[in-house]
Amino acid sequence: MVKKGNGGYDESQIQVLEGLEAVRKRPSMYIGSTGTKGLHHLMWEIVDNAVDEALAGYCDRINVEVFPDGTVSVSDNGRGIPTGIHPQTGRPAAETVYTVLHAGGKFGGSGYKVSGGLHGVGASVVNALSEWLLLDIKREGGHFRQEFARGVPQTDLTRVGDSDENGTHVRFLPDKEIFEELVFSADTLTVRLRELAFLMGGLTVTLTDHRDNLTETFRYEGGIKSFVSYLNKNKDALHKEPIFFHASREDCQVEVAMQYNDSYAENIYSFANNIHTAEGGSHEAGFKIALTRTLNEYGRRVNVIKEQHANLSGEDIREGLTAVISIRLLAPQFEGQTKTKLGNSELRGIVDSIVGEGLALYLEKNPSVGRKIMEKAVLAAQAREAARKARELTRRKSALEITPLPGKLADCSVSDPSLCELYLVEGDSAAGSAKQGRDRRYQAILPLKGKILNVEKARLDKILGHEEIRVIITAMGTGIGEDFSVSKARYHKVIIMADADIDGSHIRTLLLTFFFRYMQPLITAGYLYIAQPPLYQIKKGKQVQYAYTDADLNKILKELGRGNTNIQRYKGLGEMNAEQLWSTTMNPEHRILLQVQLNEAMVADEIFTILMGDKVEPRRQFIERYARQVTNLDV
Ligand code: 28G
Repeated sequence: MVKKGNGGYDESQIQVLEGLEAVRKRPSMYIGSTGTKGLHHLMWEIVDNAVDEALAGYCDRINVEVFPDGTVSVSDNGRGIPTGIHPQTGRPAAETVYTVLHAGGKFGGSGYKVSGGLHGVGASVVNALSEWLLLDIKREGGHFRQEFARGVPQTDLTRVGDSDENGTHVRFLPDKEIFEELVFSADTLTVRLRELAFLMGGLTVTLTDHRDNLTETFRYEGGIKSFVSYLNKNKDALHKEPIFFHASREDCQVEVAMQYNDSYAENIYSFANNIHTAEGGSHEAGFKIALTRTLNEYGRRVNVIKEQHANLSGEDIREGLTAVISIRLLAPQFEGQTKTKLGNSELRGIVDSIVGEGLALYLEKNPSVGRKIMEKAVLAAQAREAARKARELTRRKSALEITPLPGKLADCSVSDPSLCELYLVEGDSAAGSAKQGRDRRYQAILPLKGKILNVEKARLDKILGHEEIRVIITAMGTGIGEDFSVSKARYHKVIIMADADIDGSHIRTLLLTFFFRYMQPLITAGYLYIAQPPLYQIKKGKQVQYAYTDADLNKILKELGRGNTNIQRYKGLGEMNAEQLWSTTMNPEHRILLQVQLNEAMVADEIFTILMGDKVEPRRQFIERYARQVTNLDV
């Protein structure tokens, strides 16, 4: 063991203070943002350390708690962070992990520690951004404690008692000087902790929310197999048990679980070292290649695909598929816009061969499942062929044979898509006002008549037989299905404008379902919006004001004080004349637009399945549960 003199000690302490200062000066560099996402990042940073201890095989329980005072805590029953003196810093190892930037990563636990992107910045960053942090360690018969304020130790790591347990416990208060948002979301925590419990089969994860006295326990012996069953719980599966493969090659562990259901949606979720790779990458590519090849070979062998017919496409084969791919590797490379695309190219071949071999074997042993999958894929292929023909009608062709824009579209005069807005307006009278009131240079109006088709219950060929949807696709210019391209969008703002009542809400949900299932990149690009018409008009003398929420209304009434005020409640857009609609809902200077965001495709899939699918009981439960929280069921 190397002992350092006092000089080394001082120097390392100065470095610690400089490091903490850097983090507090530019927190976004370390945790992405200081909004709600950054706040939750603190939690994930600490949870990741506990997960690492579980991956190393020393911990089978992680408890997360949220307290009414804004603090949170994480504990595990692992070995406890070592308390002995760390040779390089001359301070206890635990203090080092909580004060030295990247210390945790460097001395990593399992070898599969996450890295890249914003993950794995270390516990010291959480400490630096917390008003206070309390660290409790139980190990080697002792209970040790250390307190910090904004990353600076307030006490030494001290043995405060005996203990025959092992583990680490951390409680902290995110710093209000740093964060704009200080409230932890029970939903966000639930979704991610459940996901972790699925990915780490056998691990017990609990979430206790002391703000409303709720505890949830997540423990899934079946791992990602249970994950797939869970994702399909509101759908009708084609076969009883998810198909499961796992194998290890070259320092890399691969697990895949998959199950078909009778819907038309494809739901593939891939993970690398427990991080959701939303942009996919080599592991997902390998899975898809193997799936397409193996099922085509199988289909030929059992003569479901006839000799004279072409191969089934990947899309056809993935219709109704729910799958989870989870891999662990030593040096993951995360690429892409959001650093959620796995780059390691060797994974493509590894996953391909594991899935290819596993699936071929499974099909041999389970011919009845094989037949069901093939029959579904063949139907998908036939529908795709029919859709191709129907789609011709929505595509704007070359200059020689232009498919005209829909007659009922009142287009704008500017042609630069980044400046253009398309309003999808429910009802003829509202659309009439919108056409009169708009700024026709950059605002286009497309009236929609009645309900649009529920795309959750139909294949693309049938969807394209529906006039209202065809018109939307033609106006958008993006194409649909295989040749959808968000870069061809004629408008970078697509604004759904419907009444603030139950019918309007239903139309909004139908349109959202369509955009989610068939034009998802449009949502990811941030092009989709929901207009917010006012709920009330308040008149006092000549003064006219608008309220967009009940809270707005109360505020305005308070400001106006006593006297003769006239309150009109708007039930529909049609009750406003052109001038009113422009000034309240369409004029960029006054209007409120809600941008539709897709944080978790997994959660959105669940909500659309529940709301628009054909099972009644989950829908009843969902509405019962959320009816009090939301008046309109928007996603
Ligand atoms: C409760 C909140 C989050 C943790 C451990 C366990 C060890 C550890 C953590 O080591 C790196 C390695 C040795 C000094 C490792 C214990 C080896 C032996 C550990 C956590 C640096 C840190 N015994 N559990 N870190 N050491 N749980 N939960 O943070 O040389 S972090």
